[in-house]
Amino acid sequence: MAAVVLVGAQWGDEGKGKITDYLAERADVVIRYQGGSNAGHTVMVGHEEFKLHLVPSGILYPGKLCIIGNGVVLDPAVLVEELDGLAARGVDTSGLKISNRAHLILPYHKGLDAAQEEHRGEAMIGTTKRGIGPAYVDKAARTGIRVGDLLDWEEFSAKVAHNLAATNELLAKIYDRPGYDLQAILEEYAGYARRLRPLIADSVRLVNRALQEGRKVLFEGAQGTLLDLDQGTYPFVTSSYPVAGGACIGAGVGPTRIDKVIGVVKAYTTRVGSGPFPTEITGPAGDALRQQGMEFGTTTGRPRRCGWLDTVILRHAAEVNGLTGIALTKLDVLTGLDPLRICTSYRYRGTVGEDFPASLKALEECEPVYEELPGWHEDITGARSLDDLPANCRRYIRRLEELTGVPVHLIAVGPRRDQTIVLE
Ligand code: 2SA
Ligand code: GDP
Ligand code: MG
Repeated sequence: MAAVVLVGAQWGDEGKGKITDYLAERADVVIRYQGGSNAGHTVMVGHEEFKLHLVPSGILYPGKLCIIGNGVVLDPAVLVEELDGLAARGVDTSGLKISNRAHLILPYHKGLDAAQEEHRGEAMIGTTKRGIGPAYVDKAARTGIRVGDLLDWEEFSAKVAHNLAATNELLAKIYDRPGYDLQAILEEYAGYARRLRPLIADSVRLVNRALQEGRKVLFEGAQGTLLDLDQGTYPFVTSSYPVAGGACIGAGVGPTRIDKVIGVVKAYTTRVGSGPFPTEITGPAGDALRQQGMEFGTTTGRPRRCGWLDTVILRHAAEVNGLTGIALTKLDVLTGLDPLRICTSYRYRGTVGEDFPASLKALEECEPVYEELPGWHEDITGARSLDDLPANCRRYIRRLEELTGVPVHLIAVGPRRDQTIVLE
């Protein structure tokens, strides 16, 4: 492994935290390249559970360089809380660096996120209300404030004052909401500037230098392919690029540097937030899968919608990410579900097609075409090799490989580090 990108192949929460943790042990550098504190990556170390939102999952191994890349929108309040929480649990966080090019989330971004969601009414996206969308809007509008601006207080204050005037007007006029106080924001952020100053770095140089020196770099994706601004179920997406190409943009490396792209695939499908979900299981069966898989938002605690494995979306993910391998997670959750269903294609207005449609309206009309496979009833949480898995379980994995054209390299049969089967 030299440069590996790890992406979510579905709608997020595939178990990226666990797989990043596995790969991070073999990496020198771990870098987050998009999103922000909307992410929730769970890592189990022994019986201890860590929920990371901004800090790369590699932080749990001492001696790794962990970077929050330029493509991230950073909420310093969350970062400081996360760093304090990790330190209180004895985790050494001295290996963390933050890109000077990353954009900052300010309190008014979070206020706008909430106000806009309310304003959308029925059409709400179901955002995490962490200010992600509004911060990326400022970035694209070229009015964003970057982490590097914290190093020049005069410049930072002027930019906040300018943006706040416009945002307070927007909040009052369009959303009928109170505005924010400039002095209060500046006081709060002066504290973050002092605290974060030693961590701010030119991360683009750090990553490229590491690659030139032959060090192993892991690019840790957040959210998932179907939440990508271009490749996902727009507009029910996040405002960043979770796909593998996003790693190049959000870390500042060229595509020629990337050696492998691993897609994390959950053995079934989940989604949190609104938008079409063809293989969703509603009613008691969906509730049972949610309980079995403990499918509740890591950041917000929201119940996740659950459904069958959908290989139409996985073929889309294989293409747009250029997946070289799959890390299959939560296979143990399917134990006892018999028969199992895999969606192989969609029926749209009477015609069966294998491709994932771009149009949301078309997707809403698509009916999944299923293939049934026999399930297994044996407990697989202790399996450590392919041979330890029941025949029907191996058949399910083989069918996933056939339908996606991507080999499975890793299998997770439980949340712990040791509950991993390595095939490669
Ligand atoms: P946002 O907040 O603007 O990024 O929301 C836009 C859409 O992106 C979805 N989204 C997510 N989906 C799954 N997991 C995410 N992280 C947390 C987790 C979510 C949580 O690990 O469980 O705790 O609720 C995540 N972050 C963003 C979101 O649901 C919207 O559909
Ligand atoms: P991420 O956002 O992709 O990192 O995923 P989350 O952390 O939001 O959600 C995945 C959940 O599944 C976490 O609670 C993990 O501890 C858990 N998990 C990961 N892999 C497995 C697995 O193979 N089996 C089981 N039962 N749980 C797993
Ligand atoms: Mg998550």
